[in-house]
Amino acid sequence: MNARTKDMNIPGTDGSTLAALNDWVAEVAALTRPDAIHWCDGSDAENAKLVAQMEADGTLIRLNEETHPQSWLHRSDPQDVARVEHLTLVCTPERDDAGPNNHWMAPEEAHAKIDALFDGCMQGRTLYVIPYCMGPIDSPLSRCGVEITDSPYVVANMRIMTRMGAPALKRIEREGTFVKGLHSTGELDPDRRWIMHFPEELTIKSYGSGYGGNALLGKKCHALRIASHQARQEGWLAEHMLILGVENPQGETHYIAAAFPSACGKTNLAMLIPPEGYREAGWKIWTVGDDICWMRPGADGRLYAINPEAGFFGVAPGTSKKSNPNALASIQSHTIFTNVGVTADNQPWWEGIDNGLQPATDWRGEPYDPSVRPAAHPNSRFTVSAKRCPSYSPMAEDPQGVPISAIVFGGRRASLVPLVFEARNWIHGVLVGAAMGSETTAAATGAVGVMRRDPMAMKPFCGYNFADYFAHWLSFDKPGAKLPKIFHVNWFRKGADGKFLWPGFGDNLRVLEWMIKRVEGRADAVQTPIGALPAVGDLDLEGISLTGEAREVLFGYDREGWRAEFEGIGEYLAGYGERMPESLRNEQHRILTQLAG
Ligand code: OXD
Ligand code: MN
Repeated sequence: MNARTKDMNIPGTDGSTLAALNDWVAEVAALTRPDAIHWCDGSDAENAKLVAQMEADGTLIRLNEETHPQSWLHRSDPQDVARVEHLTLVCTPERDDAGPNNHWMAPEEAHAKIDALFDGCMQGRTLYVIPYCMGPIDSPLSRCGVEITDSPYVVANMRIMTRMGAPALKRIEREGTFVKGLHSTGELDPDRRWIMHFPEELTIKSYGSGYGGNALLGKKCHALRIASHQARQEGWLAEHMLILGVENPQGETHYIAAAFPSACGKTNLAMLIPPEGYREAGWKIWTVGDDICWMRPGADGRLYAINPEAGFFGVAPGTSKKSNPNALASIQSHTIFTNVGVTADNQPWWEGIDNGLQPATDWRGEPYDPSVRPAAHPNSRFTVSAKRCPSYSPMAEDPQGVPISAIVFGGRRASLVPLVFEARNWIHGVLVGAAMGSETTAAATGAVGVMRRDPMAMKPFCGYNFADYFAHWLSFDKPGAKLPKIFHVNWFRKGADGKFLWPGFGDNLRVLEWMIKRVEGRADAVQTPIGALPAVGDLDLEGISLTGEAREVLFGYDREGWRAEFEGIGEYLAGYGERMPESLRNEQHRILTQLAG
C-alpha cells in the first residue's frame, strides 16, 4: 500500500503476492477513491452475489426463468450503445507510430486528460480488480491482464468473455507481467468519454462508457490493440478473425481463420450449420472462436491459432433458428442480453428472431412502437460462454492452438466484388487484406452503409501504423514457412433489384469446400489479374438455385470496375507515404498494369 492509500485508509489494495500489482491497485485507489475494493476470484458464489446486487438495483432485469433460465437483460444508457472510434486513441510517443489509421494523442497529455476524469470518480462505488487470462490458462500463446473497474456489469461480462479470477491471478504472479486496464463508467457523458491505449506501457484507460467494446478491456482494447503491438514485437499476429474447423466426411478437419468487419456475420460463419446434403454426407463445422484470433508459427512452419476469448459477445438482431441455430441454442440460458426488446412474458426479442412472438417493450424500456424505434437496438448484444455452443470445438481449449489451412478476408460489398477469389501468393494475399473495403455497420457510432477501407477488418483495432502492420504480415513469408492460402469472399453482393444474390449462411460451406480443395490441390480455378476464381461449375451448387445474373456476377470479374478499384487502392496505400512496404506497392502496381493492359 503506498503512502496516499494508507492515509486514506483504503483496505484491500494488497490482494496479490505480486508487489507490482498491489502497487498499481493502490495507486488507482488513491486516484479514484472508491468506498471498497474487491478482488475477483471468478467463483460462482461471487457471481451470484454480484448478480443479485445488480438485480436489486435495476442494472439487470431477470428474464423469463422458465424459457431462459439464469438470463438477464441490461439496458444501457441510450447514448452508450456502440464503440466510439473518434474517442478511441492510440497514444504512442511518436504520432507516426500510431499512423494515419489511428486517432492519436501524446501520452503525457492523454494521461493528464483522463486522470483528471478518474480523480475521485469511484467515490460511493466499489473498485473491482479483475485478473484475467486471454486464451487457455495453460497456453504459451495466452497473455494476461488485470482490469480495474467500478462496474459490476463489466465484472459479470468479463467472467464470461475471459478466463477470469484465481487461476489467472496465479499465472500473473508467476509471470510478473500483465496488461493494465483501468475503467470507470464515470457519468456516461459522451463529452467526458475516452478509450485510450498506451502500447509501450501495456496500459489501457477507458472512461465514460459501459459498452462492451469500450469497457470489457480484455476484448478489443487488450486482445487487439495492445496485443497487435505485443505480437509485432514477439513475432505473432493478433487479428480480428473468427476461427472454425471444417470436418469432411473422411473425418479430416481443416481450420480456417476469417476476418470480416464488425457485424458482418463472423458469429454466423463460425457456427455454420452445413446444408442438408452436406450434413447427410458427414460434413461438420467446429467453432473455435467468433471474433479474435492469435496466430503464431509452430515448429513445423504452419501458423497455429488460439481464440483468446472464452465467450461470445454477439450481435442479437438477425439471429434466428434459420440464420444461426447454434447461437440460438447457446443463448437459451446463462446469458446477459444488452439492449434487446422483451415480450409480454419477459422473453428477449429482437428484429429477425422470427420465433412467432411479439415484443411488448423496446430496448429503452418503453412500450414497443415500430414507428418510434426498433424493439432491439441494431447493435444489441448477447454475452454467453463459448462452452454453451453446441458446435464449440474441444480443440479450442488446446494450449498449442489449431493449425490454420486458409485465411479469409471479406467485406460487405453490394457491387464489384465476386463471391470468392484466391490470392496468388502471400504478398498478394497481404495486399488483398490491406485493400479490404466494407460498408459501415451499427457496431460503431456514426453513419451506417458507407463504404470505407477496413484493412484486414482491423481499421478500428490495429494498435500501430498500418504500414508497419502490413510489413509485419509480410515478414512471415520466410524460408521454412508453410503459410495458409489466402482468399477473399463477399457474401453481400446485390443484384439489380437490390436483393442479395448469394443465399449465404449454411450455403457458405460450398465456398469453404472449394477453398479446402484448393489447399489440397484438388480444385480448378480461372486465373485473372485479381486472383484465381472458381468457374460456376467448380462449386457444389446442388440444392440451391441461382439466377442467371447471380451466376454471372458472383463468378465473374469486371475488368473496368477493378481497374478503378485498384486506382483507389493505390491512392489509399500512398496515404501511408514511404512507410508503406515497397513490395506491397509493387504488387498493387503489377495488378493495375495487368488490368489496364
Ligand atoms: C465486436 C465488434 O463487438 O467488432 O466484436 O465491434
Ligand atoms: Mn469484432
